[in-house]
Amino acid sequence: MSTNTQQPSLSNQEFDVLVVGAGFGGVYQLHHLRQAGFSVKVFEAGGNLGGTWYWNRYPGARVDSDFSIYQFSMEELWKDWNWSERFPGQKELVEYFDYVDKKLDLRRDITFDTRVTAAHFDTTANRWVVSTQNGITVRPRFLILCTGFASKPLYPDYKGLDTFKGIIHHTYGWPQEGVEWAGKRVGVIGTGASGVQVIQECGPDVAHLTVFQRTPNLALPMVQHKVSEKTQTKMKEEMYPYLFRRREQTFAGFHFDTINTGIFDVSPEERYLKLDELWTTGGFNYWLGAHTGIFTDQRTNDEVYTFWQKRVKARINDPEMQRKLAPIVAPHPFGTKRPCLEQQYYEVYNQPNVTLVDINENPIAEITPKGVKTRDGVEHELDILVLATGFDAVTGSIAQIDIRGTDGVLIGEKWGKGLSTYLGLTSANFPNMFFLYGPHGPTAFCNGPTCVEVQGDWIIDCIKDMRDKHFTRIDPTKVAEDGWVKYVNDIFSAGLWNKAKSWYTGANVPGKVIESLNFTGGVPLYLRACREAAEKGYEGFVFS
Ligand code: N01
Repeated sequence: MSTNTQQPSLSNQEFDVLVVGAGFGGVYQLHHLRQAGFSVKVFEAGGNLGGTWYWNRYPGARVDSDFSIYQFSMEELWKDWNWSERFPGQKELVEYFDYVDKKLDLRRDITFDTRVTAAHFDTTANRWVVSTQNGITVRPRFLILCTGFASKPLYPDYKGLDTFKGIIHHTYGWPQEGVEWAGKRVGVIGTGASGVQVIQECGPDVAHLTVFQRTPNLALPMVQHKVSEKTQTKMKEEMYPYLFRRREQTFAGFHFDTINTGIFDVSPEERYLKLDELWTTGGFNYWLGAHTGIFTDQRTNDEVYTFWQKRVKARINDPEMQRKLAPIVAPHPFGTKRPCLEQQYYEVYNQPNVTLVDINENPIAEITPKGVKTRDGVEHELDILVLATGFDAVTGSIAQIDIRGTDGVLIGEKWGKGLSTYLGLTSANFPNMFFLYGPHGPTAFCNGPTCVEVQGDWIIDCIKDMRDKHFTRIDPTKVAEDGWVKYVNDIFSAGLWNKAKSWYTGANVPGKVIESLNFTGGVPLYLRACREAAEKGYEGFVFS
């Protein structure tokens, strides 16, 4: 059902800004640009607001950031809103978006069920010509892509995938009406954040669960709990403004930061107790709040992994399961592939109705009408198959659109040879186009709302500055872009990132160039670069 309100036809309209996507990023842009007096429209492929929280409605989906920091920082939004849990679930996040929609009167400028398929730059008018799947064409001055880093799902290329006779779904785009799995035989391929959440949710309900794991997730205890209104009232009175300002000062845009002392600069006792404290605090503290050397120094990383391995192993009964889920030798440096937060995930593997197939040892040979056949000849019969196989992340969301700049080259073609952006916000030959929470931004290493707000503010200020100076076109220069690409790659190569095959580097997508898709230097360094460019009159850009 479409949730579009009655709107006059948009076709052929000219306006200031078209925002693509109505998740955190798109909502922030719409509200603030409208407030600044621009005419703004949003096209959203889904039937409602929420972005990732609209699409990822698989059972068990919930956020991995603390509620306090995983919301908009505007007081008008947080002052009357209360969360129920430390890490809110998908349904509550959708309710939050409904609340934000009503508070800010967003819907009148959003067209739902409208997927942008093409955007071509008209060099004569200095406007984008944007077309949608449902036949709308508009001509905005600026194009702002708030398409998220995970909106192009990745399907495995297994022989026979389309022959499976049971129910099959990717975690992204789970059916609105849900899937009844109680008493059924369920298979899950993939143990990333989505897979872990599905597995721990369905494990206790299903007749049999078969998990097909390629790489163990180095998952961390969530330490979930309810949060009272009273606690939040107190936080609002005192803490929130500090908390939101603090986000800009920490590596990953959270309220906590990495520890500055080296892990070996303290006694073994202090080190152990610190790791234990981070562990029991829960959330990403054990990862993004750990010692700074974790991403650059293998010895530091090994120490953190060993502690993790012992803690996790102790929760698993069967030695074979222990070996597969918490191996003595780390599958990759800890944290160089995204750990996720778990609730009783490891205990699921102590249940008698759960089989874990390590597909490195025993690969999937094919998908059959009845289930999944592995190389050892066993056919794992299933009623439901869940593809938790992830995304063509970071660049895929943008590159899947037919976006052509001044030279007619597709953005996907340009980036297919190696990612190139300036400031993780723009790309040369694509004038008047911005993106956020995407390529070369702090994206994968940043709390989502922090990322969209700090990058979003930069974009809004830039467009306002252009209006003040009567410019109609902004072009990032090739020289500036080359400099940014080198800067991003230099920081990246000082780290351990390349030792993991993950979506952080594109290594999860067959044929994709393996490189840094994100800015790995942390939020403060990132912001310094963006703000310095702006202070120097938007250095690296040409205006006309
Ligand atoms: O995707 P992933 P995701 N055959 O790419 C496996 C965010 N998120 O949807 O590791 C078999 O992480 C793959 O194996 P391997 C979060 O940022 C957040 O889980 O490549 N297996 C891996 O195990 C997250 O990082 C939340 O060896 C195949 C899995 O599938 C990001 O989204 C919740 C395969 C994919 O894991 C993506 O997470 C969910 C194949 N052909 C997502 N191809 C929260 O905040 C892939 N795999 C809670």
